[in-house]
Amino acid sequence: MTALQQEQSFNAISQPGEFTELDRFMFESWGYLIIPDVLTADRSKACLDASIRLHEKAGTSGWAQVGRGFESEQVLDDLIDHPAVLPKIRALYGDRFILQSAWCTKQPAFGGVGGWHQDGSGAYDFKQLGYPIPLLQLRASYLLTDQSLPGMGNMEMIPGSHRAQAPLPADIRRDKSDLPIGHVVCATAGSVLLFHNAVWHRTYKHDHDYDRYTAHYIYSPPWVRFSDRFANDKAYLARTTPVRRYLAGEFERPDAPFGAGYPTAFED
Ligand SMILES: O=C(O)CCC(=O)C(=O)O
Repeated sequence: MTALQQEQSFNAISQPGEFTELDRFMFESWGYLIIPDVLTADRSKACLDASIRLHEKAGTSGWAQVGRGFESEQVLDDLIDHPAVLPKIRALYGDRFILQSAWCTKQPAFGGVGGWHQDGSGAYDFKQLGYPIPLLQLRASYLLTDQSLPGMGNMEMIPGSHRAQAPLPADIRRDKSDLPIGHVVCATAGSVLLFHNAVWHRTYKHDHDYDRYTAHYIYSPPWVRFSDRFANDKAYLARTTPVRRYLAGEFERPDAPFGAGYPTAFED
């Protein structure tokens, strides 16, 4: 057994495409799935090159994220409705949802661990909505550099923590400490991690001499506000596909109360 197979033998491993009953059970139990081999090596490299261009253009340094890369980079636009991932998003949300944000994240060479957190809004803590914290930001993270062993800027997750009613201890958060149930996700470039906003997670350490890139796509119910943009770029809307325009939140809405009286963009 290779080291990667060993790492993956205890993992919520899914397959590209259909959201199976086992996917649902694993997602409910752990709060995330790992989908290996979503992108070919060539496609993954093209997305990595696009992410590097975005960061160079934005002049970032250190740990940084650049939003709305899909507007200027075709290969990143193509990930918005990728057929390996979209059926799973639709199975979890139904057909009315939007791309709330898309971030290309860079962890610099030899970067340390990040802070433990749950995703959500600083303006209104999702915990205030009730228990369990609802699914409001479903994140598909495309790994663009190899993360097949620990120490490669992996994502570290706490399985099942989206259902934890107890807070993560303040000292662990303050000191960015390890804890015995942290699961360092190991997967190759081109794999996708799909996870619930309420799962506690962090960026794991990166022991290598190159920058690590991951492209995150966050899907939300249609009434959630964007967080990577105030409004969609008109030139992008004119050029992209009907499904992506719809996912950008640009659809006719006949009734002011947010009813389901508007058509979806999906044909099947
Ligand atoms: O890309 C990463 O390392 C982590 C990003 C993350 O956890 C976040 O944006 O919430």
